[in-house]
Formats: sequence, C-alpha cells, structure tokens
Amino acid sequence: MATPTPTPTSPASITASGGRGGFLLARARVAPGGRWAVRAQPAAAELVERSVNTIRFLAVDAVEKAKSGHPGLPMGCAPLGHVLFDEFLRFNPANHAWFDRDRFVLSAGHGCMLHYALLHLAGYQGVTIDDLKAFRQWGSRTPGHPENFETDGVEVTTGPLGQGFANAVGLALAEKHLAARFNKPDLTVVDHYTYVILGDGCQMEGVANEAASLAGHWGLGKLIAFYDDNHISIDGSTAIAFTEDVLARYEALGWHTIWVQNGNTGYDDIRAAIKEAKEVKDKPTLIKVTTTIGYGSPNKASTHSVHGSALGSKEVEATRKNLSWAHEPFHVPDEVKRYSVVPVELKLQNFKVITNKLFCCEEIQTCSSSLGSSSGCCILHSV
Ligand SMILES: Cc1ncc(C[n+]2csc(CCOP(=O)(O)OP(=O)(O)O)c2C)c(N)n1
Ligand SMILES: [Mg+2]
Repeated sequence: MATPTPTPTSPASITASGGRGGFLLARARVAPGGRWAVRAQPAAAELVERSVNTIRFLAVDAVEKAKSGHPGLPMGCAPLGHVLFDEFLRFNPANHAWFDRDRFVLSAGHGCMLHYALLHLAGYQGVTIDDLKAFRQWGSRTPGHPENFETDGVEVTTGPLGQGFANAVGLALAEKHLAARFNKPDLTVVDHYTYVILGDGCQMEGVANEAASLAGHWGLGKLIAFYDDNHISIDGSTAIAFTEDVLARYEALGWHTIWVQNGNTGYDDIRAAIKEAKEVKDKPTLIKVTTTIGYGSPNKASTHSVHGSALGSKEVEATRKNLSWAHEPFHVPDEVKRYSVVPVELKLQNFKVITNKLFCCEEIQTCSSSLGSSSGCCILHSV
C-alpha cells in the first residue's frame, strides 16, 4: 500500500516557526532515550503472569461485587494491557495531565475494569483499591463506562462503540499537528503515542471506519490500535454477523497491520508487535490480538455469557482454582505491588532531570514570568 501523499493541509506539512530556537535547543538537549526510564528488561515470566492474574481478578471481583459489568474483556486483554502499561506507556501517575504523556483510550468502554485495574497498579492515586471496590456505584470514581471527568488517567469518555477509536484518531492527529508546530530540529517537546483498544463491536461501527480512513490518509504513524479479536460479541459468536477480513480492510485504508495469534500467553509476540508498530513512522498500525474472552473461566470462557454479567460465585471459585489464584477478593500480592511501584519512581526521577533542564532555558523563563504558569509553553513542559 502506497504511503498517503502529504497535501498542503496535512499536519506533516506544517512547519515549526517562531522563537529563538537555537539557544533554547543547545541548553535543553536531553540525552537520547533519556526522557523516560523504562525497565531494562521485562520482569520474570512468573511475575508477569501474577501481575496479569491480579488484573484479571480485580476485574472479576469488582464485577462480582457490583453484580453487574463486563468481566470477559479484562480477563482476555489483561496480558496486552499489562505489557502495554508496564513496558511501553509513558505517563506520570502523580500528574495525569502531564502534557507529553502517551494517550491510552479504551474504545471498548464496557471492559473498563481492565483500565481501572491497570491505573490502580500503575500508582494513580485517584484509583485506589476502595475505588475498585466501589465499581459501578453511584458517585464512585469507577463508573460502569469510562468518564474522562471522573477518573484520573481516563482520557476519553467511552462506551458508544467505535467513538473512542475515533477520538483516539483525533488525539493522534493533535499530537502530529502540535509536534509539527512546536518541535525544533534538536528539541522535541511534543512526542507521544496514542494507543487504543477496540473490540468487534467497535469494528462494526461505521464511525470507526470513517476515522480509520482519515488516520490512514493522514499517515498517523504514532497511532497504535489493538483489535481485541475474541470472536465473541454481545449476541454470541461473531460468526453470526461479522466475518469480514478486518486486517485486509485496514491495509486498504493505508494502515500497517500485524496479527498476534496468541494474545493469551504470547507475551513476546505482543512486545514484538508493539515494537514493530512504533518503528512504522508513516502509517498508523492495527494489531489484531486474538484473545479468549473470559480467559481462565472453565465454563464461561469463549461464550457471550461472560461478556456482560458477573461470573457468579461458583464460577468465580472455579476460575480461582483454574488459574491457581488462592486469594481473597481484591487481593494484590506484595510482589506485584512492589514491582509496579519501582518504575514509577524511576520515571519521576527522570522527570525532574528533564524539567530542570527545560526550565533553566532563557526562553522558557521569559515565557514563565511574562505569561504566567498557564501559558502554552509552560504547560508543555510541566510534569
Ligand atoms: C454504538 C453502540 N451500540 C451498541 C452498544 C451496546 N453494546 C455494548 S457492548 C456490545 C458488544 C461489544 O462486542 P465486543 O466489542 O466484541 O466486546 P466483547 O464482547 O468482546 O467484550 C454492544 C452491542 C454500544 N455500547 N454502543
Ligand atoms: Mg468481541
């Protein structure tokens, strides 16, 4: 598929302008790759599996307590969610509004216990274990579908299928526009990825196709979408109504495509796919991740009964046995807690280094004093 031709109105063609860039750049240079401390290597397989099961059971237990919700998607997408949040996503849990954070959108908003569990483990103070216990309760910070004004770390209100994906396209477009406008040849102040998870239901919606078409046309290389290909939707098997070749459609729309065939235990395949997607600079990427909805539930996995209702106490017990999870509801093992906290501290240390470097620049100082802390460039650098 040919790369879309840039047009005068495409974001790539917008040139950066203004400012005494040369001076600013020399003073503010940040070591390559030093913007963000990430793990030198993934955790040992056993710890990864335990972290993933923690996510699964936080979702199972929260839905069980609320007696409503969608446990199936979080159980199936926990491996993908863990790898993405733990090894790739750049964010500051102490400041969910840090401007240059990577964006994450759960377009399949019904599976929001996945997102809440990930935010909790990542150290967001606005998503405590008590918030998880209050899932779907009136006035809680963990509503039944994600609300961006209720929960730290939720970028976009989702639930209406397909529209979260369309919003993610908008976020990626905004990033490309701002990067073209503000980045200088050797100072990059806007540089983040937009990740989105969408399911079969999102793929069925026309709005998603329209947005995907625009994303392909614009060549949004920093947009990475994961299609949760679990073969189940609200009414049963997707064989009933949705049999198109999704990857072929996206290729036709100008996307790079990858298929992770084992999204349940293929951690290395998930990692490799994200790395490959990040390398593709001129096209958005769709990663089809084949998963099992309700993974681990002996009697309900791969059925639509795990899509939109609690497993039920007997099945929860059977699932605990099946996944060797002999813990009380809402338990987060100490080693998982410790493991999640470490990189956050590393990341914060790194933030301080970057912030100090940027704020000692004359141009930024002028900007701070003359325009105040709410000025655009100060927001850009504030962590
Ligand atoms: C536009 C729109 N139509 C219908 C619904 C109701 N609905 C919620 S989830 C769902 C099925 C989603 O299927 P899928 O994306 O495959 O999710 P999974 O069952 O795999 O969790 C439907 C139809 C909705 N949320 N939005
Ligand atoms: Mg599905």
